[in-house]
Formats: sequence, structure tokens, C-alpha cells
Amino acid sequence: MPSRRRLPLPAALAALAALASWSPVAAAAPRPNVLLLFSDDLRAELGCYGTVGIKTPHIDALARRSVRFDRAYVQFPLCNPSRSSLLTGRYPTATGVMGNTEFLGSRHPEWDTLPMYFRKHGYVTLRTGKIFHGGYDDTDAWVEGGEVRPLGNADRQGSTQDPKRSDSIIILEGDGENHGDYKSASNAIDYLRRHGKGDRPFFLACGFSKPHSPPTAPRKLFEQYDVDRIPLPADFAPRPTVPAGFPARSVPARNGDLFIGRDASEKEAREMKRAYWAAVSFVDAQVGRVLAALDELGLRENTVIVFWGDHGYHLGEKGKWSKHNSLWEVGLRVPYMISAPGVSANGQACARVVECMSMYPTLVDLCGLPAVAGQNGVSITRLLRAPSAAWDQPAISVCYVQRILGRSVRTDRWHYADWDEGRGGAMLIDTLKDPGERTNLAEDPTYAPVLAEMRQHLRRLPALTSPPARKS
Ligand SMILES: [Ca+2]
Repeated sequence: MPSRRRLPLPAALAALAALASWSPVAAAAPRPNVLLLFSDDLRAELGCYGTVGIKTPHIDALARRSVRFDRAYVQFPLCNPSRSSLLTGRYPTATGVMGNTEFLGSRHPEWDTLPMYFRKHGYVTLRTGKIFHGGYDDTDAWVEGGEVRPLGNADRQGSTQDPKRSDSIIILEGDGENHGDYKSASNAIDYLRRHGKGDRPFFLACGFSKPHSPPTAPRKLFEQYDVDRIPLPADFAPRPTVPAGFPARSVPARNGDLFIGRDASEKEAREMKRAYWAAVSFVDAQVGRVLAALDELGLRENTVIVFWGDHGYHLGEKGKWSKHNSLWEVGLRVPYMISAPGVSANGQACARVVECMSMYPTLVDLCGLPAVAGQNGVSITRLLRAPSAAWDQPAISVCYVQRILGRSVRTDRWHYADWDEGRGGAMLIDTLKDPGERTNLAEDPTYAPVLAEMRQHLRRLPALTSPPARKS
């Protein structure tokens, strides 16, 4: 039980009593409901993000009623640190959660996580599926659905501790009714039916575990795709390959999710990518079921909907088939869209660079709750109303491997990353001229002023004060 808030029993009882006595904060107007839809290991690989051939009709339809952020970056390319950052509105160096085996509440019990804050402000908070990392749920934050036991195998699929299982393709029968993601959508629909018309607003978080490895989907979703037409990236390689001129640390030698310790032939690579696409279509189908229920109940007009993937992913770029410790564009960029009632820009795309830890302050803002002090993330509500508004904040992300901190800065044009404050190498990419990230300009003296500017941005990153408890 490493995950629970470790309070002494009397303190725990007092906290429970306080929870029971919370009452909704009086508001002038009814607050909107919140529906979070999270997907695990989903990069911006969707029809609405321009992926040709992939079939994601339900998420695409949601995008047409949302502001779609085309350059949204997570703060860490791994589940638990990324989600811990998102759910606190703080950089990973502030949460101290730098790996998959830590609960943020044991380090910072004084912080209200996103669902806890909404619970304290009168929302009926409901969870189903993966919101916090499996085994590290903030159990007190949920009115219903707090994790009460270690997750079953269906939710644990893809653990890197089981390479053989992770690195395989799983075909389901029917609509995948027996899979955890199908059940999560069913639970979400049940919550909507029971709480959608209540006198308190709901905060429903529904997290899908796919397309995380092993790629899993019903047979008919595989059959939508002709494997010979699945595209591979221009820099596809059979095994992780550091491009010429880039630091060795930029591409870890071993994959963490797929093709673990084995080479990918082009044929196998296309089959694996088809399986990832089928798994994305499976998530899309579950999103469709939840949104159909929302519409059926007439709740869409008073519900803020957020769709998000927890970090990027390599599907053969640089020969890599995972996310672990990737500070590349494909490792950090994710789908992020917000459909807020009454926002005239719904249906538009926003090209501004945004950080995903903006989600917490943005939801607080959209729901009229008091702002939270001490967060690093800032509200992007302004961009929901005017997607082209001036915006000059870069996105900062980190990774942590063998006790070495990697840092990334993404601005409108530039992408900079370094390891061990540059002692472990650095990379600078002109993303306008080189979207595939093939040429490192960090050593070119012409770009010294850009390098200095990027390093200046990194001063915003809080220092990692307490080293992580365990090796990540
Ligand atoms: Ca993940």
C-alpha cells in the first residue's frame, strides 16, 4: 500500500469528518459540470490532428466543438510524473515525482489535487479508470470511485516490468465488452445517469488505459486498416538510433514498451503501428459511448469537456517505440482539447505553445472557483476565447534518468533540450525548417543567442530540491 496518504489515524478520521461536512459553496450561477476524458500513451495521432488514414470519428466530432490545442506539451514523458504535474498544476521538479513508483500526496499532503479541489468546492467527484497512475490514486479526492484495491491485470497491462506481455498485440472479440476500457466507459455512463441531474455539479474523470502497450482492440477495428498502407516515419530505424550530431542521451538504447530488446522489421513495424491505431480507434469508440450518454441526458450544454493524452510516444521515430525519457517533439506533444459551454471559438484550433499543467487552473477559472496559490501552471482560458491571442510563454518539460535531469523548452519556433545542465549534451532544433527534428544546431555558434534565450527560459523551472525516493 505505498500510495495512500499516510496520515496518523486520528488525523485521518478528522480529515474524513471534514470531508463529510463540506457543503457546496454558494454561487451566483450554477457551476458547469466537468468531464475529463484521458487516454494513456496517446500522442497527437488522431484524425482531428491531421493523421491521414486513422479512424477516430468521435474524438474528431468532439474537436469540432472544442478549442483544439495543436502544440500542447506534457511536463514529463512518463505516466505518473506527467499526471502528478497535471493534477497539481506544478512542474515535476516541484512535485518531486520523477518516476512511476511514487505518490505525490506522500510528499505534499498539503496540496489539493485537481479532483480534491473540486470536491472541496461542492462538486460530486467521480472517477473511473486511469486518472492518477495505477496504484497511486488520491483516494480521498473522490466521492465515488476512489481506488480501493490494487488494480487488476486489465489495468496493469503494459507494465514495463513484464516486457513479453507489453510487447505483444492483443485482439478482442465483439466490441471489447470484457476489456477495462469498455467497462470504464460503462461506469462513466452509469455515473452520468445517477449524478447528471443532481443538485450539485459533477466532476467526472474517465481514464482509458489504451493505446498503452500491449496494443489491444476488437478484431473489427484492426480490419479497418490495411497494414500495407500504414505509414512509417522518415527516420524509421530497426532499433533506437541517435541521429548524427545529437547527444547520446537523446535516444535511450532500449525501448520500454514495444520492440523491447529486439529489432523491428518494416513489416513488423507496420503491424505494430496498425495495432496502435486500432487501439486508438477502440478508445475513440468508448469516448463516443460516453458523449452519446451525455447528449442523451441533455448535459452537454452545461459541461466542460477536456480530452487529453498523458504524454507523447514514438512509433518508430529515431527507431524508438515508447515514451521513456524522450524529450523529442513526439515524446512531449499530446492531444489536448477543451470544449467549454458558450465559448465562441469552439471548433477552432489554437497554435500557441501551451503546457498541459494549465488544465487545473483553467478548469478552476472556467468553473468560477477561487484561484489556487503557488501553482506553476497558468490558465489558458484567454486562448479558449481568442485562440490567436498573443501568448509568449514557452512549454517546459523534464525527464530524469540515472539521477540525471533532462530539460526541454519549446517556444513558437525553437525546441531546446539539455541533460545535466548541458554537461550531458544539448540539442537545438529550428522546428519551422526541421519539423522532423533531424539537425542539431546547438553546437553552431550562429545560434548562441538562441541558446542563451532558451537557457533563460529554464530559470522558470523550480529546482529539484528533494531527490526522488527511488531510482526512476
Ligand atoms: Ca502513459
